[in-house]
Amino acid sequence: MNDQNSGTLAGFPRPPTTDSAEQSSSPSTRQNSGTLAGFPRPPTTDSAEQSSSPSTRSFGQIRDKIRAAEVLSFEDGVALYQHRNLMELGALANEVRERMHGDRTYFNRNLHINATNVCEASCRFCSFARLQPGDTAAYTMSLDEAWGKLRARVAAGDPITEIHIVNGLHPGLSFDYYTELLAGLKRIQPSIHLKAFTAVEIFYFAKKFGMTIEGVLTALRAAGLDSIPGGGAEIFAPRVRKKICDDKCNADEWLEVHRVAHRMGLRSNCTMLYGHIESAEERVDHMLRLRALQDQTGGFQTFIPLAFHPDNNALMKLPGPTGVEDLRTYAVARLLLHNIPHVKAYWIMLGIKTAQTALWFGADDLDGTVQEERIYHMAGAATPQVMHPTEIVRLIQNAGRTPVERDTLYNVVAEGAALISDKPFRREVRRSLEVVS
Ligand code: V47
Repeated sequence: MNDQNSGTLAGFPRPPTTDSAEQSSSPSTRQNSGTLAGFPRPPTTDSAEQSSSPSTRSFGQIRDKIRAAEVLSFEDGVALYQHRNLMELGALANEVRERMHGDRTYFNRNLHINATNVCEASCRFCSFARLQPGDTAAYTMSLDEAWGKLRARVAAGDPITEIHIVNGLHPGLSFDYYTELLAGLKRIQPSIHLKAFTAVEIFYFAKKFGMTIEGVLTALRAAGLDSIPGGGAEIFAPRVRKKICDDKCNADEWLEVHRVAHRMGLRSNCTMLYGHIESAEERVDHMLRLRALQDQTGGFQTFIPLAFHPDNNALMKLPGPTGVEDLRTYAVARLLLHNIPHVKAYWIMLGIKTAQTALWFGADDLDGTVQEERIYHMAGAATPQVMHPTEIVRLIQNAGRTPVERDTLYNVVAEGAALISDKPFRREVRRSLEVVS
């Protein structure tokens, strides 16, 4: 490894600045935007596998570019998706992963709160949302009920460091509901990190309550918001958005929320929902748009590819991605997104075994203990709703990696001998592996 490589690939991106995003014009930004203007080959079918004609880029040429710390192009990304040899692709992604993080594999102790599933949007991939408050299975937690989730963890002596909050777009809740939700959680545990509200929710609040994005974020931050989760990005391409999520914020609006958040010094994550009707080109375009924003702001911490789950939604005729498609997507993401520090294998939706394997295909993070996840379980995820930290540590060690407990901002909470015992506590592990229906 030479210095040039480690400088470009191993270092974290610049921290968010208060500069205007428009001011940035690094060579890589210019190169990126040159490849972003459109799709060279518009897809002709709905299947990712069928839509790409063979690329002229050889895998060896792309490998050389990566080793020389050159920024990959759109065509390189498509060629990586078309590369048939999964193990070769994985080994290259692993090379980059190890250059950035060595064996270190992160997890955290967190709690998910999905405070309401009432949602004005009608995303066709979603099994969680209910359009009307009175619909069967529609729910909205009272503030006390939501706060009670944290009180229960505190009472159990569970040292969680993060609450992840993602909700439907409820037409009837006041802005005070959201600020009070955050403020009440902070009152219960002032040190807790609140990673709350996707860009889609923040954009919705701005429109509904007649505020600017900055105004919404300022008020939420005053109430306790610490960072923003990566959901709602889906696939940026208008062709796909029109078919799967036509009535929520578009790609530019999603990116603008994150741009404003980064400018204000808030960190955020980013996602891509894959394995439905999108093409390989559209996945690559999505990742490159994230990379271009990251070049400007440096505010993304983690990229999370989200595997589509087809149960109980309008796209249930689709099969969902295969295991190979999952691993390929992780590897391509690690290679294309050189400027986003972490790639997360979200075990809840990827499945525990694939998530563990993804640690050798570019991923360096497994997310957390999670607890009470609803979005994927309503879409048919067969994983448990909670995993005990002992079990996460065991999965990471068993994969030949080094577990590191982190907080949301990747400060180390515990590692090495300070980590929980590597001997699984049988009863708790067994309980954590029960599938909660
Ligand atoms: O935006 C919804 C996805 C997202 C389905 O920032 C589905 O650390 C698959 O924001 N199949 C919300 N995916 C989840 C989210 C998230 C998750 C994990 C970590 C982080 C983070 C953020 O879930 C939605 C949508 O893309 N989703 N339905 C489904 N049927």
